[in-house]
Amino acid sequence: MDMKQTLAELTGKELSACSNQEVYLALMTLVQRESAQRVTPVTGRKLYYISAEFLIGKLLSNNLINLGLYDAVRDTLAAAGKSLSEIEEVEPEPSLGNGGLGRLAACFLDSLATLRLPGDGIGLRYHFGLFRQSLKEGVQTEMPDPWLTEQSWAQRTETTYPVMLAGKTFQARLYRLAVTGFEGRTNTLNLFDLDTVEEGIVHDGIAFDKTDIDKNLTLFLYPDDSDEAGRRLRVYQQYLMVSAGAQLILQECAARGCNYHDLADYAAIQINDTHPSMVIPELIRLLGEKGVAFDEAVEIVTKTCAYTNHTILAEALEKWPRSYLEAVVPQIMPIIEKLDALARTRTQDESLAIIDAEDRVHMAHMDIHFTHSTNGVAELHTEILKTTELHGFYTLYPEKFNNKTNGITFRRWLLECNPALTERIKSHIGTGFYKNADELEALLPLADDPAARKEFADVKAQNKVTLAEWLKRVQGVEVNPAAMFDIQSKRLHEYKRQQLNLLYLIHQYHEIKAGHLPPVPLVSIFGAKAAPAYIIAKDIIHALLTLSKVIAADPEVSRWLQVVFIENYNVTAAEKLIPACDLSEQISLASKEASGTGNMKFMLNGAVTLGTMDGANVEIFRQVGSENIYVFGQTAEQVIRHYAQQDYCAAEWYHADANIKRAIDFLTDPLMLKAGREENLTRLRDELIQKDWFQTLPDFNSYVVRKGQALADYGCNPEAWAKKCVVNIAKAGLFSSDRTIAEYNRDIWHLAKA
Ligand code: 26Q
Repeated sequence: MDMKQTLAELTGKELSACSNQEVYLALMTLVQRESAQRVTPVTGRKLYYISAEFLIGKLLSNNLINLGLYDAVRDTLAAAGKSLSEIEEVEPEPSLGNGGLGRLAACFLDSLATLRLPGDGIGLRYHFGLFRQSLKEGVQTEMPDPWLTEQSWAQRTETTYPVMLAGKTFQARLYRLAVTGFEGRTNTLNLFDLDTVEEGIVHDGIAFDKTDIDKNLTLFLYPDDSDEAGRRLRVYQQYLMVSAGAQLILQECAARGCNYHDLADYAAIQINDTHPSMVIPELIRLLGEKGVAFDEAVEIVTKTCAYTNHTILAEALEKWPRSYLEAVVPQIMPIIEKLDALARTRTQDESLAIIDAEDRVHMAHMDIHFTHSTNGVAELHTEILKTTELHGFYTLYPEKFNNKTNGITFRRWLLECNPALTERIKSHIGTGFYKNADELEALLPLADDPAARKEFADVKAQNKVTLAEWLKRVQGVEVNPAAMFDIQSKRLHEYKRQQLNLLYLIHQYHEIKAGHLPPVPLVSIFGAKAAPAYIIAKDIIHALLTLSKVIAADPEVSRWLQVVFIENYNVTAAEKLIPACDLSEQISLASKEASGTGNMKFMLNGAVTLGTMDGANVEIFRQVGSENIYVFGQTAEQVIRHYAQQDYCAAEWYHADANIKRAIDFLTDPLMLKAGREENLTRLRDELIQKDWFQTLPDFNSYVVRKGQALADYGCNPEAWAKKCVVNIAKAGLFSSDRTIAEYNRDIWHLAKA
């Protein structure tokens, strides 16, 4: 097939005469046509990955790469004077997720299709994904982020399913989005929506009329909120997703010959955190309608479903008041009650019940009792679940617990986002690592080869220049590419401790002022959205933006230190930042970050990690060895002990350590107050002194020391630094989501390749 001719046919005119928008739509059609060619019939079990979030990011380039069309398209366009990267800019990003959990679901779909495993996603077609963040006058404001266009990746179907909400029937319409793996099969992401949703009811940013469910149900993805406001509408969304999803699963299985009693031979259902947990009672209810008795239905559902836990933060575990479920989903409440009664026959332990003494329904408890597998997402996380958070459940069902350390798809997070590095790797070890990530280990000997080290260092240097140009273009900031690029990009959360990085930067400011110059300039880059109702998180953003201004206005300091805050951090921005990073900040309070996946993306792209022994950092440490990662801070065990004994007192640390006191006090220094807002800065200062729930202060000194060491190594011994980069890349194979998916399949799903 001649690409030039194909594109001319699709656009209906000469390529050179087309707008970027016209070319984009033509390429979308091309991708959809080619993806359809790779749909393969399912034999045996099929996986349904149900998730409230699929943070898929832009799809055009990713699909072209997976279909093997990328080079031909890029070159054909270039010959006609068009640039594929400019065409990419036309595509809106579907930000249908908050962060790690949603992005993980998207990586898993890529790996399933690449491994030729039949695995579809089930989710919601939000009209607006996660809000668009703008940073004006040092404050985050939220705007809707539309992504749906007339011709869209998610294609409308004629299929609808009736769903009862608060006694009224709604029609859930199915949209299908093709997911093609790298040289793989095409699976489907099934997204549900209501025809009646009205984007026009949104006003003043992201506010909207909450009364009419038919108009607002799938309007927004709910931000990972740390308060109760807005959570309630989520029950409506969740039930729409699981009820329509369960009907789709039963229909597809029946069409393949399932008689419902043998459902587990046709379907495996993975429940992504507790957001889709109502699928359990909903399936039991639907099986009942098909004539399957309750006890047998419970057995079938338990065999079919498995549950993944992504958090140990107690406040994030979903508990719904019984009265609320009775109002919204009365048809499944009797089933939940029967499940509670059944669970109580298995244990006397009240803390393991589904419905607690205060009449709240614990979704995670229902999952663990009535699925056959509960997994954590990194080794440390799974161990903490077993020994602490879910210890009672582990005692009751030890055989259900297992670990599946997260992973990332190398197609997006290496081949697509870092073509220069991909080329370098390819020149040494060929292309086997595209699909067999372990082959990266063949790069290891190059860590001791000065010429090869220089090649990799040159790629990094070039990527930093590219990032600097992008920053100048989209944000108008100039950065020095010779500085060390230090990046912390992830959701803004106290447990992730952007505030620790903030205190370090203030400390550095003082050191520079005192004439203690660092070995190399530092550009400290942040990308983070705060949930709209999360006050302290917004204060941290404000403090960083204010500090950035104060430093920029001080020529003595700004030669050595710069703070850059990326506006509207999303998958697209991540793809620009990650290839250009020298130092990857993974500084959560040990025990709090279930896994992290950004840590893996940075490592794969040759950044060195500065991190705590938390989540998958522990496994990164084991992979690369102590020479090639900077570890600091308390261990998970120490942290858990402090919480148990309730003996941590921030004020003691503040008063006992002059550096800590100096850094915290600076938040309300006249210089900061002049550049920022007193209310926000004072609240953050007081929070750190009086509460500091995530124990920033005990880790402060070791953080300063280790970061200083990283700066010195980077500045004084570039050869040794380049070696660390190569080792990190060579050892990243473990963190391919292909490995993760192969493990899920081996231990939980048992799907056949086709
Ligand atoms: C809950 C109620 C109301 C509104 C929103 C939510 C909500 C939404 C999203 C709660 C949690 C989330 C997302 C959680 C998440 O992303 N967890 C991350 O999962 C990653 C993949 O396993 C891990 O790597 C991260 O460590 C974990 O934080």
